[in-house]
Amino acid sequence: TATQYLADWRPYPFAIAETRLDFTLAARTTRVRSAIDFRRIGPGDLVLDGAGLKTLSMTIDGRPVDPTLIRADQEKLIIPADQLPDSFTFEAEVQIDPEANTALEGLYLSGGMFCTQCEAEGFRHITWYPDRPDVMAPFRVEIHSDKPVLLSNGNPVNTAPGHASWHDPWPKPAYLFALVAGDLRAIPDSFTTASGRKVALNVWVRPGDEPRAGYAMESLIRSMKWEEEAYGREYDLDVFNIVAVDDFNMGAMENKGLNIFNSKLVLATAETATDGDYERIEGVIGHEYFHNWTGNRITCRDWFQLCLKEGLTVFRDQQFTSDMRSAAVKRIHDVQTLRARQFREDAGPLSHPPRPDHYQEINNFYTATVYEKGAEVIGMLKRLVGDEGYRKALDLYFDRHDGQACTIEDWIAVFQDATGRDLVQFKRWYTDAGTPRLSLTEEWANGKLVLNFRQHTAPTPGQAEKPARVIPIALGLIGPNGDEVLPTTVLEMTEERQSFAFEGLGARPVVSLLRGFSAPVTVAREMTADEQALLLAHDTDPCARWQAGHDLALDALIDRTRGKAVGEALIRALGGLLDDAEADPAFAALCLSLPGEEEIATTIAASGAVPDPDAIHAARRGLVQDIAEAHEVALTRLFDAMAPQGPYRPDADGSARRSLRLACLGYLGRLDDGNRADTLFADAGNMTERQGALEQLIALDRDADALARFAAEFRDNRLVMDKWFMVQPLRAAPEKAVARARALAARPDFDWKNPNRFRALISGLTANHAGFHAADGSGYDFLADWLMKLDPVNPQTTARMCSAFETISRYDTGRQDKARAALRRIAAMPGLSRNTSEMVTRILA
Ligand code: B3K
Ligand code: ZN
Repeated sequence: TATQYLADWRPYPFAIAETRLDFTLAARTTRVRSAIDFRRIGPGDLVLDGAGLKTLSMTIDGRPVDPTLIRADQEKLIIPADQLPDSFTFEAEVQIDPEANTALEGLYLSGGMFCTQCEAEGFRHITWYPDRPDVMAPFRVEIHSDKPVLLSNGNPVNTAPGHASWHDPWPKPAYLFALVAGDLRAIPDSFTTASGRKVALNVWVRPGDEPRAGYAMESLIRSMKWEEEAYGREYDLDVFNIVAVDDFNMGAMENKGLNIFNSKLVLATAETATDGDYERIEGVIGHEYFHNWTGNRITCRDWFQLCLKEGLTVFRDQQFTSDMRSAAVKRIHDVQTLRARQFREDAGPLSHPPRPDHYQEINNFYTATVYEKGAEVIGMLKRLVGDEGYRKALDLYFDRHDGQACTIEDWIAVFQDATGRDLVQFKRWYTDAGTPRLSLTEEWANGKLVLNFRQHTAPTPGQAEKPARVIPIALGLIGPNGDEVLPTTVLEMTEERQSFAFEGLGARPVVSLLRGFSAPVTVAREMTADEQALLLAHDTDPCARWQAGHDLALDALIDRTRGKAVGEALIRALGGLLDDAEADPAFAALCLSLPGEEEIATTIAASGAVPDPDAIHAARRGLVQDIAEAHEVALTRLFDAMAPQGPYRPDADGSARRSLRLACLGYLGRLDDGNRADTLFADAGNMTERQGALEQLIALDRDADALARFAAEFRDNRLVMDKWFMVQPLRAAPEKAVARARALAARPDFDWKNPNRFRALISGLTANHAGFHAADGSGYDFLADWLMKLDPVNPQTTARMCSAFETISRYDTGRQDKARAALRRIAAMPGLSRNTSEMVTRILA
């Protein structure tokens, strides 16, 4: 398969004045007529992309195009430059088959509704077009169909039964095209922008789902208002539509004026959605809306620049969520996600920079590195140039690049020009892969503390040399009595080794390091349990404070896997925390949730040892038991104190109380044999507590009644049944997890072609660390079997799930051999997709 290289990018030799599309929809035989007005702006042939199209006719200014110019093997039509006038209209008529489109790229059917997904390269499945993000055009779209609701991008021009036409005046690349046709109902509302433009808003759902779409609409309105306040950006069309679909490869898509969402990120009621679901809905509605400026008005020149729009838009949605909820909790959650997904990716065979310079299949690069690390890099930039510098740079970005397709170089230039800061070294964060390891040693004498830092980044695939990066290190100092003796100070590390001194200190303080998680690095430093406990009790920075408790727990857990100690310091520290947990329930809940098994394994592997999944599972269980026994009284008191007060509200305060309640339940279940969980499952009026209780019952192996009840109650709700499929393999005892997953997969309602259902079951298992990594290799084989089954149907979803194998080289040779054998089986499958083939090859390399 051909590898694409950033270095090979060349400008497209034509500009498009307008693109006109005319759809006559039919499940098996949709006709697409197109007319594209091209104008030459540079030398070269006319290259159009097209895949799986039945081409009925093609003309240039009315004269037929020779069909033998189609290179089907390359999915291209190449018309030589000498056959082209300087300005011309290319017209085509093609036929496509939405019903056969199980890959869910291009135009497809979901539950009888026509819908599209074009990013990254789906538009070529719809018609011949320059399917690259730097070719932008205004679109006119006609839709003929007997479906009652017919939508596309931009503003409606006219609608009559059986027909609709839309005009999108803002030039856009083809990946932002969208079309929806179906029997849909709207939740209507409106928003008046700061400059007085009235925008009609709709969230479109299937008939009957209207009562579940209100939160999505509220989130949209909050997003629109927030972006005006925080970034001074307004919406730019007369209408904004959101459509929920059941079959979708990812979360949602920012098509201009017509966002298409996975229904799980739209539909929510207290009875069917958890606090986590609500928070994600708000965050993703915001994310897609914010793309209107960072992605749509200013887009990417090529797909290597993906983090230009994704990193920035994630950063903005994180800011939005921290403003809507609790900034401290949001930051800690983001740090947890970054570590669990991005650090893991960066430490293995799939490691790549936020801006990669080559790929085979771009859909494999919608990763934690491009998204989450891309956002962290912007957070560092903001810290280095300050809030005012950031605002100036963003204003300049919108001003200078509106309507353009840009690069990371453009982005960095804007910061340099707006703030005068040299960012040559900083750019390495975009081009170099790998997580730097920051080590700290201290020297203390005569009131002077010297901090000696060293940064080191291990080689990653294709990048052996890792020059030093700019690392903003935010720190404070906490005196032995708990007082802060130095407030947050940002050190800028630019060398491989660098020392910083603090003088005139009375007693030796403890360093509160990497406050606010100021850089995406791992930290290596010696700390005693007492020092960690001091920070957990007194640090003024919530992130560093949480980190101290987390490290204390991690050390205790790792000691236990080695048969050592019992974690007395941790148990004592948690006692202090529980005493005033009511003052900050969210923080207490975060501290009570011990590091997960995957993270313990990662930490053991990073120290050069081989993690044993079964020992890790046992160690964690043992520590939970000891904490439960030591703090039964306090945990019981808090569990009761956090009972609901009044009706369910999906806000920060309510979810903080529920998270603390469930964290306590996780311990108490080890003492009461699950009786509280049983009662809570039966009585709770909201899905957060019900699902929490159910998970606990599964972990305690007394789930039969609850599962049956749950299934009977929610049989007809696909999204809730996805939870049912997910929690069983996830929470089952490791030795039962694979068997359970197998039994679930054999059920008739395991509708595996639906990406949500497939992911629920399969990733439920792969997230059960000791279950998936069963020593007999049964977890690996189960995953491989299902990936091989799904690949011919839906390569994109298959390829994404291959990353469950990305950590195999850290385990013992027995497990490694079994995992590699499973991967080789996938690699050898005839007709394997480019998506999955690239993933498996990289992991096996
Ligand atoms: N831009 C889309 C993701 C498209 C993924 C294509 N495989 C959603 C988002 O990031 O907002
Ligand atoms: Zn995005």
